[in-house]
Amino acid sequence: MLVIRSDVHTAHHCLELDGGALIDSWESPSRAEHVDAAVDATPGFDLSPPDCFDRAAVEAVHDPGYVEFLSTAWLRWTGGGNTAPAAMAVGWPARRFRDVRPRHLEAQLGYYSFAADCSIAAGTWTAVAESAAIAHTAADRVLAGERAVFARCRPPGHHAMKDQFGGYCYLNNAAIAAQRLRSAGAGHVTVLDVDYHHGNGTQDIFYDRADVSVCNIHADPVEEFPYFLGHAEETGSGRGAGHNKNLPLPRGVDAVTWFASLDQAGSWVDSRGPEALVVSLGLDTFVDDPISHFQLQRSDFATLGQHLASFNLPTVVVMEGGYATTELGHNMVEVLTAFDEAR
Ligand code: OKP
Ligand code: ZN
Repeated sequence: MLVIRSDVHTAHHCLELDGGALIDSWESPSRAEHVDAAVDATPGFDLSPPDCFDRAAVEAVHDPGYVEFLSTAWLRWTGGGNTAPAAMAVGWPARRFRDVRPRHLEAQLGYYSFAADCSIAAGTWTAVAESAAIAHTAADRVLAGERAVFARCRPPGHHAMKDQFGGYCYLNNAAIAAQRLRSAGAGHVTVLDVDYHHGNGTQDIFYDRADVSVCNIHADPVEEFPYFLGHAEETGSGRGAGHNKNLPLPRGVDAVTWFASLDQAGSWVDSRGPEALVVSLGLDTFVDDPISHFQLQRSDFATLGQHLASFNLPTVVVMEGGYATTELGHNMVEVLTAFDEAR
């Protein structure tokens, strides 16, 4: 399988408010380094760097004002004399506040985010733009005839809304890939998100559209991040009615239960009749993930790879979460090699 990746992500490491403590984020550079090492140690992969960042392609799924904010926030933060290591929001436009863009940088940090589990630091924009370019390039390679391409994105993207960052995500890599496939002619595209957490951003971006459908298997938001989106009754709106599918599961479920949901997701995806598939591949469903609570084992990831291949579609596989860092590389390779062997 072709892998799109680069080392630019190492510029991004930032702070996270976790259970009341400010810590180095779980979403660390070593995650991607372990994935790269496992890929390098396994035969059957081809490697390529991404093409240049395409801002217009990003603005096809994100608000241009938000993209401008992300790309300039760090310079504004340091230019204002702030020497703190990361720019973080302290206030948000919550219930009964107004949706009016403020002028002040700290206020804009709240306006353009929905969570304080991530922040903007020195290398954030550089890495975020590169991650988007990786997803966009992977879609281009699929359009050029590759059956499946792995976009080794970091930071992840599926929580990133049209105009809000959060959940370690800034630009929605999977949405950028799906939109690229659509713009270049794929009739219908489906995004299948198997990360432990609900991909609220991908749902948000395509919620009122019929040309890209989105299916999520995830921990129930009543007890897991992102808390405020991802319920079963969210099925799409307007022209997108019926084109969003959520399959929430209780914390702690085992592989048998999880794969029953994957079967349901599979039938739903088939019923959409997509011409291409984007997989948001988060492996925080792993039993030893330090911040998540499903119970998939290493061998289950091979089964997942076989299922993904059985859609028999041109496929962009986009890396999302997974925080059992030293295991993440082996687990990713398990999915990807099983996909290759099954097709
Ligand atoms: C990103 B991805 C718990 C706060 C929640 C956010 C988790 C973001 C996961 N203290 N932290 O979907 O893997
Ligand atoms: Zn996750």
